[in-house]
Amino acid sequence: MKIKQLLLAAAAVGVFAGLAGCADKKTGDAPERTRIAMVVKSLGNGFFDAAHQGAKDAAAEIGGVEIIYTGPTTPSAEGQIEIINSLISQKVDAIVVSANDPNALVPIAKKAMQRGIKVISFDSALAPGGRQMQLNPSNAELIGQKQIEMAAAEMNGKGELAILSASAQATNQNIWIGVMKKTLEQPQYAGLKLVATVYGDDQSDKSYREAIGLLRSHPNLKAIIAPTTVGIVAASKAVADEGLVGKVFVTGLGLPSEMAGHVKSGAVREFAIWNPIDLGYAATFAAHQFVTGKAQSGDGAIVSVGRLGAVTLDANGETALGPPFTYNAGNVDQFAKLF
Ligand code: RAM
Repeated sequence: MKIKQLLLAAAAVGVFAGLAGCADKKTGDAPERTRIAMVVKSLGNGFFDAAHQGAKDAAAEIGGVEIIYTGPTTPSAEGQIEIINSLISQKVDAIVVSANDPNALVPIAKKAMQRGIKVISFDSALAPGGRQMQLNPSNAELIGQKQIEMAAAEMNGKGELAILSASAQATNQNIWIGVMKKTLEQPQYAGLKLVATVYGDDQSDKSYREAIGLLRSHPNLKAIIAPTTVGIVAASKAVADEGLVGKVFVTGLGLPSEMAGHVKSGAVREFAIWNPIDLGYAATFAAHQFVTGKAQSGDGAIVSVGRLGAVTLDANGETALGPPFTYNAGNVDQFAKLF
């Protein structure tokens, strides 16, 4: 009896020991998943869908990374604040955000960083106090100047132009518009007159209505610059619907996949963009570098962006990928297959 009890006890200990061993093994051996949330300006925007693709590519390459892709339905700072609050409760490891406002998100982003969450802004920047780094797609001067150059070429250097932007607080569009206005002060652009700047909030219907408004209230308009992939599609459609192809030219920043038809209709001759897949990939890769302690913030800090190489942060914690590329009837179909 005694022996049997002992054996049973030993078996029980063995079983428990085995179970405990299993449990240890589970937590010890199973690789912990890193959760990186990509918070975009708004959902339903093809540009951010492409950035999401890049984020997934980075996650697959790194391994053990889960991407949470999220954003408000319309591009508002309030919507992003709510989302970041919930990501803080979910204890994600990093937040990669394209901000709808440079300052409004800073307090919630600071809260996230205080809880150990790494915050990277990409595309549309957060003010320096709210993030570990900002990844710009390209140099802002280049992006702004390029758009004036394209418009000036289509207008033969003379006439009225207007800007159809995204939301009024968007960091990236506002910086580019600032550069465009400065560029227009140069003597070679003295013949160009900026008559209006309107905001379509990166919503197709509002952007379309704003474009129609521009065309009707400025009958001498020769070009619309839309520094937003949503706005440029809407403006192209408005020009076609109003029967103004050949009279009013649309240019700006667009996705080849969304613009090919408008280049063929003649509403657009040339537009620019960088690779949004690479942008999402690089931002996600950089976020992972911060999570694993391989990257630090600071002037001159070098951050690996995987297959794209490495970037160096400036005194504002900002950095940029390559120059924008231009598209026209000669190459738009080829790139339309990619993004
Ligand atoms: C829209 C968004 C995005 C911008 C592109 C060019 O998709 O506003 O932030 O970078 O356009």
